Amino acid sequence: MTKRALITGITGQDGSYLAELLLSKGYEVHGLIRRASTFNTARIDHLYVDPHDPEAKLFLHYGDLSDGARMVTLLSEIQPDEVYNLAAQSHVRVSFDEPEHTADTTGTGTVRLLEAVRLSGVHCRFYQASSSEMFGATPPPQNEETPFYPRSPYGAAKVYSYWITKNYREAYDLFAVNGILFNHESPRRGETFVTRKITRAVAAIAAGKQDHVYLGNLDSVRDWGYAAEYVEGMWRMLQADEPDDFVLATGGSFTVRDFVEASFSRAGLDWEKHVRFDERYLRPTEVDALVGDASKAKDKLGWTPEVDTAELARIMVDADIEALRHDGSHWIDSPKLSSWGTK
Ligand code: NDP
Ligand code: GDR
Repeated sequence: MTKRALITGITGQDGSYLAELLLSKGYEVHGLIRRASTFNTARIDHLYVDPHDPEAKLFLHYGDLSDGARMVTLLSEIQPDEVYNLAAQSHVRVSFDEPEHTADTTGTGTVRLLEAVRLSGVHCRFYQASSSEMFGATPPPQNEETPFYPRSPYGAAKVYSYWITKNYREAYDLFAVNGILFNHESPRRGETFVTRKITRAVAAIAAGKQDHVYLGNLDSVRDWGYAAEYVEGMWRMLQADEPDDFVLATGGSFTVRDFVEASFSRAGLDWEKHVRFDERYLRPTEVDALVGDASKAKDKLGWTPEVDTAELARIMVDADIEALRHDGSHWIDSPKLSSWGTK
């Protein structure tokens, strides 16, 4: 029987890779999208098949995690076997500017969706996109046993979502899991996260379109993996015999400065000539170091990442150089401009 999945956040980086993965496994995929005044489906346009076509396997639905009633009607209508909750206000720096909105989407949004699962009576498995930001100030290496100490409104909202997911597992016997994912990037990464900001700047500087880029703290340490590999881990968590929480990480440790250096040198550039400091990119409270220990995922799910941070920087720089040559269409295998047949 064809399995059916619902992905919130399908228009984001991870949602697009997860949709590809599930379609390749024969799933019927449903995605939640927000109504915007412009099209916001660029990351998934290459997956488009006219919904009137009997071969269509991907369907989009308007909705927002702030609207609980909509979640109930959608779940009742779709009757998914698996729900992946990836939607969030996901930018840590922005969460200091918009703490209440972040709490509403990244925190309360999760309980709205869990309540919708309960109220609709749908029998499904539930994945929550938890984050290494929950560890915050607790020093590395971090694993499933590490205490949380969030350092931002975003991190605090994710801690709520983590615990409410665990509570629904225990209270209602729901197959609900937390994937505690460390930073993962790709050519589809949002342009304001530091890796993509750097690799786009490298491409523009190499092409002579820009001379410098402004960054904030170069000393923080992160464990950057490749997003396409991490969505496989999400899927494996929902195929396990028992619901459990897992860290996904590479175990590598790079500073932002290391990533800058690797990216600029890939294009034959000296970063010190092109990087300037702007305090506006600092956070009121910083997370100094996140380095994950994913041995539980390796042992129990057989998940191991292959792309390390240095390789990731090369992939992203090459993709952004290529994108500049081809008008930004690097992630679209077969571009199809459409409105997705949504209302
Ligand atoms: P993105 O920021 O790329 O995508 C976020 C998605 O959420 C977008 O599809 C966005 O829609 C959607 N969204 C935002 N607010 C709402 C809302 N109120 N209702 C419905 N949809 C909404 O994030 P990533 O793909 O990088 O991350 C996916 C998830 O994993 C997020 O929850 C993130 O916090 C978490 N995470 C990410 C990590 C990473 O390194 N990438 C690491 C750990 C956790 P739109 O396109 O319209 O803006
Ligand atoms: P992060 O990612 O906060 O780890 O959250 P981000 O790329 O925003 O920052 C990483 C580190 O780089 C430093 N930094 C800058 N960051 C940005 N965005 N812009 C800059 O100019 C800049 N200069 C330096 C930051 O201070 C920080 O230390 C990401 C998100 O995907 C979350 O949703 C996710 O949960 C975590 O990763 C794990």
